This record gives sequence, structure tokens and C-alpha cells, in this order.
Amino acid sequence: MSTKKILAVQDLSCVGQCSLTVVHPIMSAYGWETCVLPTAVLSNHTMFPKWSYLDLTPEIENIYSVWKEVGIKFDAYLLGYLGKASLMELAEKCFDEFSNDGRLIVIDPVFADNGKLYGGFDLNYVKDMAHLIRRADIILPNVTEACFLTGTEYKTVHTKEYIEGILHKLADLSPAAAVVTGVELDGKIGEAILSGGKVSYVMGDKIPVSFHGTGDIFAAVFTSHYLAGKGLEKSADLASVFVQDCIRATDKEHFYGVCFEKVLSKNL
Ligand code: PXL
Repeated sequence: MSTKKILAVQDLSCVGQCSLTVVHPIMSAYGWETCVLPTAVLSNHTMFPKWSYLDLTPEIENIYSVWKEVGIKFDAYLLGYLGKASLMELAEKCFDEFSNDGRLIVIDPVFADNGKLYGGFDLNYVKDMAHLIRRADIILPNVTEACFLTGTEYKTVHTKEYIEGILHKLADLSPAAAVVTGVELDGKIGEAILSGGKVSYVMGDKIPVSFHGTGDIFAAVFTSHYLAGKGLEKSADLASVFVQDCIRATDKEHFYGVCFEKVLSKNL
């Protein structure tokens, strides 16, 4: 398999096992040349009671002008927590200027969970993200993000009718395949997928705890397998099992993230 150059576009949270500090090691370990475009530097992620935040928007044009001069190109993108709407325009510029033919764009919108927006986000950000995802080949929203993006009421009890209504509204926003995470049906949890007009489900056992950063781990493992040609369902299944193993490997006291390091070495 030839190696591909991937650009991970997300924040660098110094502490907290999320975004670049999980995506870079995971995708590299799966054999992809993983480059980074940090969107912001935070002392720690925003589920801690406080955090510092340095927006890197002003530096990104400088990075682009050097990349242009030295001829950098990418085969794939994984976008996660961007933080500011200004980053979305810059992301589009990156797709336009630094892509090899046949590039893959995966966007995990990362702005909400459990029915609520994360700290620092508002409905304008959601509107801009709904616009950005039209450029994606695959989107990976959780149920909350999918509801915000499509203007659907958020419910904790899901039915196929409710979930498929959301999937079809996502298809109105973007031609991308949609992989909606955190779908709960018949006591199981997993992903609902809409691709080429066809709906499928990848469901597994529910572990009754929730940890931060698991969406970023899902996205990194999913994208790693998808790039290797495993397809949407298989990639989603492998990514879900990986996340479940990470949760099992984590002590309850380790409240801010999961111990993915223990699981990564076993999966290679
Ligand atoms: O895991 C998503 C994420 C990434 N980066 C930052 C976050 C969050 C979720 O809250 O705060 C900074």
C-alpha cells in the first residue's frame, strides 16, 4: 500500500488526550504520514473548568505561503475542532491550493455533545459549519451535532425514523457520506450511515460511561481504515471497537480522556 500524506486540522490541547495529541499518534501508527495544521493552542481542553486559548488563525496564511513555495500537497484531510469560523475559510483555501488529485476530505464538525454546544461555540459557528461540510467526502457528526446542523430537535431516545430523518436532512446540506455517531437503538450504540442514498447501521454494545476525546479517536481510527480501503461500515465498526477498548482500559479517576495508548499498540 502506498503511503498517503494526511493533514490533520484541529487544535493542540496541551493536556487532555483529544484532537491533535490523539489524532497524530493514531494515524501515524497506522502508517499514514500525518502532518498537522494546529488551529489553536489551549492549555487543556474545554471540559476542564478553565483553559487558555491562543487562536492560530493569523499564522496560517504564513504557513500557507511557505507551503506554496516549497510545493506541499496532501492526499487527505481530517478536520476536527477548528474553534473559530475564520478557520473554515482557511480550510477551504487549503483544499483548493494544497490537494493532490483524488484527495479525501473527512470533516468531524466537533462543536457539541449531549444536546449542548461546547464552551466557546454559538449558532453562527454551526451555520458556518453547515456550509463547510458541503466540501466533505465524509462527515462524522455525533447525534447532537447532526441535530444542530439540520435544525432538528435533539432527543435522547432514538428511533430509525428519527435518525433517518436526520440523515436525509444532512444529505440536503452536503453530498458527503454521513456517518452519525452515538446512535442508540434497541439497547445498542453505534453509527448510522447514509451513502449513495443507502442507509446502514453499525451497532455494538453500550458501555454506560462517557469520556472526553473519544470522538477524535473514532475519527482517527475510522479515517486510517477508510484510507486503507476498508469501506464505511467496516471502518466505522473497527473504530467503534477501538473506542470501546480505550474506555475499558481507562480508570474512572482518569476523568479527562481515555488511555488510548494502551489500545493502540495492541491493534497494530
Ligand atoms: O474532543 C473534542 C474537543 C477537541 N478540542 C477541544 C475541546 C474538545 C471538546 O470539548 O474542548 C479544545
